Amino acid sequence: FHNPNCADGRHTITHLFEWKWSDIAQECERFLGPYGYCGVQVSPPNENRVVTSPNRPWWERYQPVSYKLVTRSGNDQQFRDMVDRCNRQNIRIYVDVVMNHMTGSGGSGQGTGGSQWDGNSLSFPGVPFSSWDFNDASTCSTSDLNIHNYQNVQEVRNCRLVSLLDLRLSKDYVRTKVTEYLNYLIDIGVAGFRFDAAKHMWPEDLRVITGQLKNLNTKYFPSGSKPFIYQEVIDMGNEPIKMSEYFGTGRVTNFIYGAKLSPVFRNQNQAKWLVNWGEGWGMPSSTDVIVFIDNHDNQRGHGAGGAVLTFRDSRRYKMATAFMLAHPYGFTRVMSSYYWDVNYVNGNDANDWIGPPTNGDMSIKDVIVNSDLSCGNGWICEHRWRQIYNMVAFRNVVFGTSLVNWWDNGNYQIAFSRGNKGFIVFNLESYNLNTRLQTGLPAGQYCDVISGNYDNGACTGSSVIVSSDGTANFYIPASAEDPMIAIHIGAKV
Ligand code: AAO
Repeated sequence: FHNPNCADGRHTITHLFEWKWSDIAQECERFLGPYGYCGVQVSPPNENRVVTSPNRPWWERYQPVSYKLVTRSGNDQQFRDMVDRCNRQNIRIYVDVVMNHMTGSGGSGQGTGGSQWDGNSLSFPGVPFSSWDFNDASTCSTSDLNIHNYQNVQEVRNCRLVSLLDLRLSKDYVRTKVTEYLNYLIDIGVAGFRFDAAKHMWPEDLRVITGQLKNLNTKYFPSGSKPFIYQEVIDMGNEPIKMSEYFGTGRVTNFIYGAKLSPVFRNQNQAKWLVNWGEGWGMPSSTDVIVFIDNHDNQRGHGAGGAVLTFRDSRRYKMATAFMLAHPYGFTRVMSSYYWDVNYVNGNDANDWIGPPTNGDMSIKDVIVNSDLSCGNGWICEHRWRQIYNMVAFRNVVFGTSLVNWWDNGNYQIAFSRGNKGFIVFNLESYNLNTRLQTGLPAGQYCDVISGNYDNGACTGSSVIVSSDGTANFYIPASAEDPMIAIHIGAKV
């Protein structure tokens, strides 16, 4: 379950948060395929609660009503069309799977697919699940059945996360229903899953469920391929539940990564310490994690880590992302967001619930793309920023090489090579960088893929001359739009 199942030479996924299936299908064809991405994490595709107060928040999609594929992102047929068209472009689809719980307790109504649900009687006929399929006072010992104490493992796994009705995954019937859903997605042609709230599920239950998964669809994947699984476990080191408990059923989301890298690129912790970034910073083995700067939760103050960089701090964010993509540690995910107006009240964003850009009828707006590759209609599309997509390509080119030729100025200027295939320099000082450095690259002229593109054998931005001894002079003014330079053998003039 640790192998991402990327097509050859592709090594990064992007989370197209709240995008419609029809837009993702087009994005695979017009951008993700040509620009070297491996795949897309999509928002939960199964029927969810319709929340109207507040009006259609993004988080309604984390309250399942059934496993029918009907949401604001599209229906079953549109989902299938997306998976097929993306796979044809060698772009994989990874599904965000919510199987720890159903809706919040209380309330009732119809889901996005028309199924009835009742959060008082615990009735979900669209699956069907009923009250005996949920944890209750026999398994959870808190008086209101909610989780209050993250130091208590039983409570975290058997009680309700923010009052969400907690499925009894120890039961065969519940496991079977969930497994049927996952196998249904596998048959359609998805490449893997994000397991939402994995911390709140017992590793043993996940072991049984994943043990019943089919191999991937041989229309798109080599026979015998297992789904890629990455499990959302927030482990910052201060709770009894550990990421390592989940390595048997796949990788985990490494939240320490963005939480510790962001302060470096905010000039709050010297960049020179990144010399042993990765396992050296107490993080799990590279092949057990997926890594990212921000995710859909912590970019708006939910989940772990309040201080991660996001698109709102774009200059620093591009540098942190470039570092992530240049560095060999972990399987990389790039966040792709939509815009909302923040409104801080007592340190919290009162607008943290705001959903994706919508039309008057609350349907999700199309993603518009401009000629400069940026997006419109409120979609930020970080994955389309030149400094980011060119580093996705950098990672593809240097993949498998090790980090060598580390250099730092003892403070906030750093540089390193990836074998003899790529080299990157950062200047986080308030003064200019002007230094001759060993790049490890063959002699020649290379495009700086940060300030421009490699286009028809020429550079649209600046270029770097590497001499026969492998060294080159780098000049990065502190005031540069992006104070970093990256070169690689795939962009040689
Ligand atoms: C909504 C409403 C609720 C309502 C509920 C039911 O907001 O008021 O009760 O409906 O009606 C998302 C939203 C929720 C939303 C939910 C359902 O974020 O607001 O609730 O949809 O619509 C924990 C979990 C983690 C979870 C995270 C948000 O462990 O799994 O909370 N993330 C996933 C999804 C997320 C989704 C769900 C799960 C539910 O990515 O989008 O919720 O499907 C500590 C713990 C963490 C814990 C956090 C937050 O973290 O360690 O495990 O995450 O607290 O409670 C430092 C520490 C760090 C600590 C952090 C925050 O960084 O180092 O350990 O501080 O204290």
